[in-house]
Amino acid sequence: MTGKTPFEALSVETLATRLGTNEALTGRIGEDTSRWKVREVGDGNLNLVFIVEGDKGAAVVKQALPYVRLVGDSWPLPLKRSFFEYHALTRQEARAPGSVPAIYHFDETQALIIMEYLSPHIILRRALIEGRQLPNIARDIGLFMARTLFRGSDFSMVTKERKADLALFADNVELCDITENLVFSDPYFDAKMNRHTSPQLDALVAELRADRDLKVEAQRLKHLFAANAETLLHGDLHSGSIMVTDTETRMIDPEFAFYGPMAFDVGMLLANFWMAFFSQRGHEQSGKRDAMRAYLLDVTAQTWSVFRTEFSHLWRTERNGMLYQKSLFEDQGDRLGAEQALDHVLHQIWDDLLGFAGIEVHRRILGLAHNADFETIADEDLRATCEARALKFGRHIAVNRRHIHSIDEVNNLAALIEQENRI
Ligand code: SR1
Ligand code: MG
Repeated sequence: MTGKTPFEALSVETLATRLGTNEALTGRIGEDTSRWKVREVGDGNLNLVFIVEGDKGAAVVKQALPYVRLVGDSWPLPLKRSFFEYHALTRQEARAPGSVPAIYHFDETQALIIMEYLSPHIILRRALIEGRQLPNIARDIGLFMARTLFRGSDFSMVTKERKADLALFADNVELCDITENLVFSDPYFDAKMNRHTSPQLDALVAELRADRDLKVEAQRLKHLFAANAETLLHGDLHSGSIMVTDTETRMIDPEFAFYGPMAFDVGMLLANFWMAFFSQRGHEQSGKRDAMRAYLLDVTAQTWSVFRTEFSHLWRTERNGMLYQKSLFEDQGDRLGAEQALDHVLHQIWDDLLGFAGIEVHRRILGLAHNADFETIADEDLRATCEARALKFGRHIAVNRRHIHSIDEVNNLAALIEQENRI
């Protein structure tokens, strides 16, 4: 199959015939296609994902479809998202080596990426639902975010190159449009594709949708998301976009990549840890999850701490871009000025990440794309209890973000809501 063949979706039946002469693939897994085993394992909302095993090894073949898989062909979606995913992965590998799967081949016309098969990795969300405590995720994800967000910005890049890259990713319009609607607007009115646990949450949902402060805050955050092209974001950094073992962590699926505010990736990621925290109550059939809850709050604190430490280190050692130039500060003996500026930047990220986290929680409970953390709680009353706590938490941190000064404060609030259902 070459880049000139018109797009055609792969299937388990056709993959070996169509990719049997692709040297990037045969070189990895073996040439004897009669021995290939092909499985389709995509459980995301958008794409096909195949695991192909041959005599020599295995690889993943990911292919975009011309529509949203979750909804069907009534919602067309351009294949070019695969192009953005490929280019985001190459930049993430350069900026945070070893943090993403290795790429073996990209075919733009077929919208497919052949990449490393991560094994025995599993999706982080699944591990957290099972109650597994991964020892390295805070360190690995904190480093990934600091390195990719700092090194993709005008703190670090040659501005001509950054502007060219900004122009390249500006065309990822349709995936930004998904986020702009699904995350920032749909949860706050009765949009067509919304759903929530009903009737249990009906009253709370009505209350949130009537909450003027919350709606204004969500729109301020949408404004920030759309207008602040600060760095190359992953764009969809939740616990379903991370694969783990006890010792390894890899970020996957950056097809939503575009230039936006640093705090978006950090806020979305932490929101998913807080949702995992509030969902634990629903997964206690085979034992209490107190230790898991404590672990999850510790992970949020450690992730933020690692992020800040690494970001500060990069600020002091790699700040070679056009913003806050060393010529204005260190080169004039004013190291304190550079530290003061760093403090402002980190404060801004903190304020904004709490807002993004709050609304990410809301959209996963009120919008179209829900999280397995809650969805796998079969008892609907119990699920609604968990979701209601998360919704109240999300509202509080989004609306009061400028008055919350530390991650411990946020985690204390989460623990209080979980124990006493206050607010
Ligand atoms: C229609 S796509 C819904 C969601 O799935 C993706 O993973 C993104 O999170 C998106 O918002
Ligand atoms: Mg995805």
